[in-house]
Amino acid sequence: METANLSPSQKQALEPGAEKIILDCDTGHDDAVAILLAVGNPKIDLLGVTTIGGNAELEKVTYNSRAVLQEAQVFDVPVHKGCSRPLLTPLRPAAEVHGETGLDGVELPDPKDVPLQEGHAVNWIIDTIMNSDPKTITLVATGPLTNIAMAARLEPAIVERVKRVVLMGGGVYEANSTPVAEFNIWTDPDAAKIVFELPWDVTMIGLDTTHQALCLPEIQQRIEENGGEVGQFMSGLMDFFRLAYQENQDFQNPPVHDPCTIAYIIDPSVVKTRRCAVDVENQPGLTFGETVADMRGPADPTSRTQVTLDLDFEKFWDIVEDAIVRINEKKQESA
Ligand code: PIR
Ligand code: CA
Repeated sequence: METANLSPSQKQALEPGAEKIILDCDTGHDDAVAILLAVGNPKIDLLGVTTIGGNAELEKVTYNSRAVLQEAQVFDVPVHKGCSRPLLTPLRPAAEVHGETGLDGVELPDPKDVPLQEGHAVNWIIDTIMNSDPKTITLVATGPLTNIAMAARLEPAIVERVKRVVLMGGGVYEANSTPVAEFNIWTDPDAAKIVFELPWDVTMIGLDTTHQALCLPEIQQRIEENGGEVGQFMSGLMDFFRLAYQENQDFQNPPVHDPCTIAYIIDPSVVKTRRCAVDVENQPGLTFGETVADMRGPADPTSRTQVTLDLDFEKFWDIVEDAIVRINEKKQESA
């Protein structure tokens, strides 16, 4: 493919007041859909993608992130590489659900037009937030929280300056990595504890919600039929993810966790939220990596942290499908 005729931005024309976000991810199958949703919806202004070792090693998830942007033909979103491992605990990649590459099952395009930026993701996050107007940037995390915790420790002023943090992780009643812990939090519970303790607004979109974001065959078929090349790409990802979830997690259909964060920003009514205190167990033992949400009594409207429990399934998939269709249309126009 020629690179000479690329239009400067393949991002969707943004709506006025589009939400500025930084997406910090460990690109596996569902992170890939989160990236597509972020570039394909006009209400989202994706300032950059930062990467974190998680589903697979840092080099792999960084390559995957670039390849997904290449697939979407989005060449103006910078990608920065972050931390390669959790603060204290070892990295234990989730190869059983995402494969060795972190994004097994599809042929990835060569990300030749999506260069890796110089500089560490943590520094880039800090600089981007400090050089923007206060309370204008939402930090979205769909992997372990190491980069976010590191950024807050290196430049504490970001905590007041960001608008909020929206993360996929944890669960109130659901778990996957252990009987009580979810993978992103369990991978780096120390970082997660830091993120939940800091005085910023945190929305935890946990497994209670994301286990409802099931890619049913009819949903996948719709996306494949209407989404052209990009729909095919997503469908390939879902084929692998479904098999992995059938073999390892006793699910019939794969839960597509990470785009729930972006969908919530696009349309908050896609989930119901409940304000309550959330803390993280980071001491060794049975409950290592558990998110402890206080669900007693009435919700506490003054709580900085909130959790989600449900998902509007139809609305969620309409939002995802719409983004895939738009990306594909734009891709065809520029081909
Ligand atoms: C999904 C993940 C890790 C392990 C399993 N079994 C399933 C990844 C997803 O990318 C998502 O961000 C989160 N971690 C769900 O636990
Ligand atoms: Ca993820």
